[in-house]
Amino acid sequence: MTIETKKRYGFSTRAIRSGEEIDFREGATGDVIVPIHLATTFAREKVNIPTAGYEYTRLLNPTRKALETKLAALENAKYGLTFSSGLAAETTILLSLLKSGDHIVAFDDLYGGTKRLFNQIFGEYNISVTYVDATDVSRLEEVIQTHTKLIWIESPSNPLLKICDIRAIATVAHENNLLLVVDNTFLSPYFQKPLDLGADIVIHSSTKYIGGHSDVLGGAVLLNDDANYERIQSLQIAVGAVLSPFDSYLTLRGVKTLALRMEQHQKNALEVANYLSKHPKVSKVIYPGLDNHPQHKLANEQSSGHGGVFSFELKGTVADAENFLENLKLFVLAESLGGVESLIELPAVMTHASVEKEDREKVGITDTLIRVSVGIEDIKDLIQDIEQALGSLK
Ligand code: P1T
Repeated sequence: MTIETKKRYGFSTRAIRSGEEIDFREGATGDVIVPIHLATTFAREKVNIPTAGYEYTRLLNPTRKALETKLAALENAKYGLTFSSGLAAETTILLSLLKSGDHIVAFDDLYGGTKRLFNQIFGEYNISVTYVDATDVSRLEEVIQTHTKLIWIESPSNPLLKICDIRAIATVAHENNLLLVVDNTFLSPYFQKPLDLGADIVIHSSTKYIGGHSDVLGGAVLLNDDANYERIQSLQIAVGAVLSPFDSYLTLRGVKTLALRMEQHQKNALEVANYLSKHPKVSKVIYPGLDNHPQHKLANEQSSGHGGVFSFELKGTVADAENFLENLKLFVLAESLGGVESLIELPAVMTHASVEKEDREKVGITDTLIRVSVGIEDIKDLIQDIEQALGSLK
């Protein structure tokens, strides 16, 4: 199927059918889903001819290939690659596109693990990063240097839900001969397609909404450019950062309901965010779906929804925030996001603990900022849980 043929089908049709064409050939069984191909190696009859292109699972595996085809169809991408985690995807991009002496311009509000990878790992290999507030496009232009190769953003960002103007940043990137990488984990391709807005590479932690059930770690890279695809793919094979057949199957299974889940995540998130906004013990709620979010208009223009993650500040001390989190009975106190169950956490001591306190404070991650990933449970149960946990605070 070409990209054009795929585009004829709606999002959920592609989520269910793309990559899993039914095999009616002589001897085939007509499975309606792609099987889990656990074989690590594939036999051939002729020395020089791999059977149907398969040689060894690190290079290519039919279950992984089905997922890669499906995710490419969902992001309107020509190519998809899947990895053993989001960070494995990021590492492979950096290793394949950069060399010692190169420079990255990155948004200053990124997942803590991404900053750790940039600073502590790639810093050792003489790859430097300048972090800027990418919500202001002119700030990006100011820090581009002759050795800059990439601009790297999240939109919405983790954990402050800041929105970047993807189209404007893509223009700046291309005027300066740079590639724009967008981490689309928070919205998933259901609500936002950065390649259509001009980005060069989209990455996902598919551990989150794409997998959707908190039971499979994974990463994905989606892109259109032939040469960059070949570079990233050959490096992935060389370092072996691939998604396993079983994890590919779990992700294939999860992504089929992405549209249904995202709609419900968003509906519940808006209700919980609205409830908290009116609560006397809450000082601030940050959710791009609320019209008081500073980039609500831009968010509405470049995405078709706002997802299920938001952050908020309680009035009071760190001890109050900890008491609130520990008093919840239904919301699960845990890192990660995007699963069907509601998760809640304190970024300063959990997901963003690897970012220096000074750097956290510069971008606005206070010690009392709470991040919520609203699940798809019954909304009345979620509100009741928050109500009782807030009620138990003095
Ligand atoms: O955990 P992994 O699959 O390796 O993905 C890393 C990653 C990349 N990008 C974003 C935007 C992310 O949020 C993450 C992982 N984030 C969490 C575990 C978290 O709780 O924020």
